[in-house]
Amino acid sequence: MENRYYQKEIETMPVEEIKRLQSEKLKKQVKHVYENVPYYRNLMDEKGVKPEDIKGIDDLHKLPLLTKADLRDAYPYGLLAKPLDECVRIQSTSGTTGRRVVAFYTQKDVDLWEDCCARAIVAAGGSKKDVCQVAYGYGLFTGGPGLNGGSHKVGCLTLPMSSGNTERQIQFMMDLNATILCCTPSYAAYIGEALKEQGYRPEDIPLKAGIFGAEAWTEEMRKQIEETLGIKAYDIYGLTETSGPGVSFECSEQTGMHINEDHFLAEIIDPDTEEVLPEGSKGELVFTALDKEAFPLLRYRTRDICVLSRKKCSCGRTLIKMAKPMGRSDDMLIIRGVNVFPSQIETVLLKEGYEPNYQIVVDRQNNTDTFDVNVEMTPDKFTDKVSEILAMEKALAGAMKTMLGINPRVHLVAPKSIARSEGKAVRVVDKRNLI
Ligand code: DLL
Repeated sequence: MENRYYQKEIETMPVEEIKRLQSEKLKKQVKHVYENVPYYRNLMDEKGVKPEDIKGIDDLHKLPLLTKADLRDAYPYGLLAKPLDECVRIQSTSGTTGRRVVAFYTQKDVDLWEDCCARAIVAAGGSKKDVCQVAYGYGLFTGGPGLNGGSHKVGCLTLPMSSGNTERQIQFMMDLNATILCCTPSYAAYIGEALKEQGYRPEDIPLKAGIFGAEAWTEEMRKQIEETLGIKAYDIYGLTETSGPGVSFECSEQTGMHINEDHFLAEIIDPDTEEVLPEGSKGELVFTALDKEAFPLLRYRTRDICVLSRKKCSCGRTLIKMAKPMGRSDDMLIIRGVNVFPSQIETVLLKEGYEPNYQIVVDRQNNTDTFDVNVEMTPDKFTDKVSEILAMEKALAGAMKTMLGINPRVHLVAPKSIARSEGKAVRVVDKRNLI
């Protein structure tokens, strides 16, 4: 595929120039925040840092870090940096516990965010000739509105489907020849399953690319989606706090996501000591929004565990790349003292020929953690012979033990008996109430 860019000058800018640009923007942004956000000004004052101390990106580490707890403390207006009458939009996280995070946007913020999503669509091969089916949720969740705006900017014919109603998704996809699908990877897999059931072969499906993100997914899952839908599947990353999808996006090389670092300055820190780690180290991703006006978070801790790399990319983009997030520093499960990431379970399932339809249930009995994994049988493995089921469960548990270091109880359940998700999949049910 020929390399195309949405904003070529920025996307291929020499690294030294990007860094200069970031330094200039950072100085202005720190001043804007210090002057307009008393909450952050207090944090800076407590640390003894003044805006004049930040002369460029090398001084970034001097600024205080922000966490989700700060956002909850400051809810709803405490981190707002513009008068409300200059804001045109709010979006919010899908969090179900405690106060939600509410992010504010000026019209310029919306524009820049949509540009970021447009860069992702063009990197996936999109142009005004494409029909872009947006099946992320619309509303407070950023997925639908973000990709919808990006699709408009590119000039694609946009199908604002939102998530759900899979029958209708398939009907519009086929009747209107959708060429790009945007949704969560779990929903893409579900749509693929439904298409297959209806007898569609990959070559019958008009799609050529998918832009999937908002949750962790493995390379194995990518391969499976690509095969079922007959497409190339691209990853996209973002979070409500930094605007939404489009903080970073994958290009044709598919070896990590380019961060839109003219707008978002990335760091990796040690989640325990908060020390900034050198490039290439694994740690927690921290973002500073360089251009956002209404909700400009400085040094926001994402809790996503990640690695950054400036290795030259064959697509011609010079923007730094982040690896697929390798789990979160906060949703990692600790079961009987062992760290478990749901993505590890998924990797095992796909390797063993199962679909990634599973649910982890953790509980505590007699002061000991219980660890159960419910896994759907696939139609081709389906059997009602108890001895065969037991043997399969044992084999899967063994493979998981090898990967994780602890033994789960695996339960094979009937195909399609685990509730499907139209948004983010619910992979973990933790009944221990440890917090
Ligand atoms: O999930 C924004 C988004 C929408 C991204 C559509 C991509 C596509 P939140 O609901 O605030 O925002 O959740 C943000 O989701 O900190 C990650 O832990 C996770 N996440 C987002 N994208 C990816 C990805 C949206 N590509 C949180 N891979 C983030 C793995 C992801 N995890």
